[in-house]
Amino acid sequence: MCSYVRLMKVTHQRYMQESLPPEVEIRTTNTTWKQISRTTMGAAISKTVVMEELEKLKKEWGNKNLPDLTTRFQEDLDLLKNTTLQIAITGVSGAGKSSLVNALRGMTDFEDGAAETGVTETTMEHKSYPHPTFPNVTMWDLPGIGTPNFKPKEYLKKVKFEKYDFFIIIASNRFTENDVLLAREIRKTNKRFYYLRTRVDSSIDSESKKPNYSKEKCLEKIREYCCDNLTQAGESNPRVFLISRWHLDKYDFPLLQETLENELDDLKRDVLILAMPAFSKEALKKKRATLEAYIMKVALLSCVTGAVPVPGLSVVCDLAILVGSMIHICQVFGLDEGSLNRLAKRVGKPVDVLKSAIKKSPLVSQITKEFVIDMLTKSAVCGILMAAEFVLDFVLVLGSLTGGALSFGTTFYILKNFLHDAEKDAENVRAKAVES
Ligand SMILES: Nc1nc2c(ncn2[C@@H]2O[C@H](COP(=O)(O)OP(=O)(O)OP(=O)(O)O)[C@@H](O)[C@H]2O)c(=O)[nH]1
Ligand SMILES: [Mg+2]
Repeated sequence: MCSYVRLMKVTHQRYMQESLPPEVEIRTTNTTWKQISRTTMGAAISKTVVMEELEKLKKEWGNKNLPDLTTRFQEDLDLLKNTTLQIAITGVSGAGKSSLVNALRGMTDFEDGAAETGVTETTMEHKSYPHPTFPNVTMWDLPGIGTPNFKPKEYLKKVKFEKYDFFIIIASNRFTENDVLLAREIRKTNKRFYYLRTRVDSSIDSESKKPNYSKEKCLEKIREYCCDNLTQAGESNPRVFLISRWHLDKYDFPLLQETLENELDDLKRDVLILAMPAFSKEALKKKRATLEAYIMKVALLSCVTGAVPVPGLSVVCDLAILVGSMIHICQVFGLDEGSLNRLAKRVGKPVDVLKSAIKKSPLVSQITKEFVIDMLTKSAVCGILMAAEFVLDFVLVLGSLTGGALSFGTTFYILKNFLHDAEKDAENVRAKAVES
């Protein structure tokens, strides 16, 4: 047994003696955390799961050493933070551009910062609408393209086409020659575009009153109609996504999101997944997968950043990293006050009803260094955070992490459990939101 492993075994024995004295009481700093902690104490992520992931990672990392890896991971995290996603939404007046801008930002049309919508012509200039939680994601509401003097080339120049990652061309009924002319010019710039047919909910609603109504047949009819008028206007093999701004979980929106994920580069795909509204269980799973990769990176970085012993505990970690990561996780899952308030408005329910579905996670405003220390204390006291024991396994699997292994273990394990709880809470909030 190497001396490092031996040292860790001794540390572990000492740690267990120090951290689990029978007389220790669980310290609670506020009632909310007391309530949350009761459920959090049953750690959801088993050690086996963690070890399996580490084995997988070891295979991926190959022979890379810690400094190389941390430099790469730091670059990845910086890139993710600074990557922008610019989505251009265009189409004739009244097609539903501004409504879609608001839906993609998880907003109603009637709150501060929402794009103006209505039955009269409203979008006159191209205007940017940053995502309320992730300002690196911007929706661009472009003016209608239905004017008689429409010149696609000039239009693209006027709206500064270079800055957009892709275009969404929408129609609420039929696509026109102008849509196809614009798409042709977009294609020449090597940018992607997607045809969307909005207001599918209204179409379904009116069709459903007819005898022998079938939802599938109705959707197929709309799709065929749109493809036909695009073909007549000169588009070859058009693909149309049917959507409703009120139901991003239905019709073709999930398919659109999947298509975008496949066609965007890796970084932009991650940005899209993190920022899109959590409208389905599937969307939540994708968020979780993206956050798992994020956690591995921040845990490894915590080996080399400002990891310090936590007073009164045998754990070493970078509290700022834990606080920042927990806030990020909650925001991605919409467990921050802003997102919850917006969702409450969207579904017409009191925000407290949605909050009542959150059983394990704190709200973003509750995540402070004190909160994290409290969480670490309870985890250690309850024997869940057996960081030293984990470190032994990390060392065996990954090799020495130059002394940062304890911090890696603590950060990784705490955040993995936090992520698991946040996903469950986000699922409960979603269920509560759609409950009739
Ligand atoms: N039922 C339903 N109504 C929608 C949908 N999308 C848009 N609308 C309605 O359609 C009308 C026009 O929507 P806007 O978003 O203002 O359209 P726009 O393309 O921005 O129009 P301009 O700004 O004039 O170019 C509004 O009354 C919206 O509420 C949808 O998916 N379903
Ligand atoms: Mg508009």
